[in-house]
Amino acid sequence: MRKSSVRRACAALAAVTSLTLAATACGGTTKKDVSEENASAASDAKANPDAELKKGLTVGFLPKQVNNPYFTSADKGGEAAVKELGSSYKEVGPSSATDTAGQVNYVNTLTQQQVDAMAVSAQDPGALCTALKQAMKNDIKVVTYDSDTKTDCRNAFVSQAGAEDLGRTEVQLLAEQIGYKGEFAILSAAQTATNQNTWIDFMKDELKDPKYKDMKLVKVAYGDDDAQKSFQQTQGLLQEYPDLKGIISPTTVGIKAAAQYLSGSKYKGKVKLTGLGTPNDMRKYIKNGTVDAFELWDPAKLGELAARTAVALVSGQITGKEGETFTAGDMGEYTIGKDGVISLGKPTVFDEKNIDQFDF
Ligand code: RAM
Repeated sequence: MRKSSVRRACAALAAVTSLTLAATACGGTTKKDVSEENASAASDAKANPDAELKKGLTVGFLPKQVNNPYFTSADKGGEAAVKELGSSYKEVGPSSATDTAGQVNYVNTLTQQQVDAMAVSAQDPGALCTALKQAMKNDIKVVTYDSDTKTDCRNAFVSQAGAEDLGRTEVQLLAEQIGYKGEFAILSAAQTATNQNTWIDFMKDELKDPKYKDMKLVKVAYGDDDAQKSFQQTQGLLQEYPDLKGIISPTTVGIKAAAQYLSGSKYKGKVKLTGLGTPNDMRKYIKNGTVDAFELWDPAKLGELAARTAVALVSGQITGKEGETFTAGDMGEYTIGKDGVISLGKPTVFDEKNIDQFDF
């Protein structure tokens, strides 16, 4: 084998096995030549809040889906923060929100490229675990953002807002719009998505309150964060449930497609739609009376916080344990909560009064 092909074969081996093993087999060492014992020792390391933020790092972002405007905004926020901190940014990711195998490959690619940290929005809670653990064994810090994996498969999760808050407030928003009465459905993203499934569980829990006794959740449909599929699912819901009074879509792709369908149909303004959308996608549906109110956080801020968390982890300011604190630049101080969760803050509710104040 020529030297370059040996190098390539070794790099590929490193991505799927342990780098230590690959380094031995290939007769060399890598900067991430860490044994399993060292890796677990690293996770027991103590945080040093006074540590200097390291520069010259490489931070990789791996969203659920690259051609989704929500992730374009989130990752732009990440990119700006990584660059401001003197490090290099890269983004890789699948174009479909249901390409779990693709996401696993991208984790392996980032590991193989020996990035210092990766920020990942998981399509599926368990599927990425082996690959992410492999990354952590090789001394790569793993931050999930937007959609989490299992807690032992990453160092920290940067959450957009309290999951409980999001689930409950979406039901409250719809209930107000339909007068606490009638059938409604949920139009979600992928069936495996950790974030949407967590919010839906809280929605179901919220519905147990007797004040919702006249509201009935008839179906959870999945549009897979695909515009066309989400549009068709909305159409299908209205055919199947002609008395439907409302839809909650906790996905920016789903709510936009549902609004598009409703706005061109006889249901416009009659079937209420709420959930999570971006102001720029939803402005016209607020203005034309299809949608009264919906909510979201600022995706760019979420990406920024993920980037700052990644760099703080690599620098040793935090290790991901509950109670540790760090300063995320101008965003201020954050404290790591239970299970390594860092929460961005409260979501914003958008309606015709405030929607023009936002541009994302
Ligand atoms: C979609 C994705 C993302 C989710 C937003 C609200 O863009 O499913 O994971 O957080 O909607």
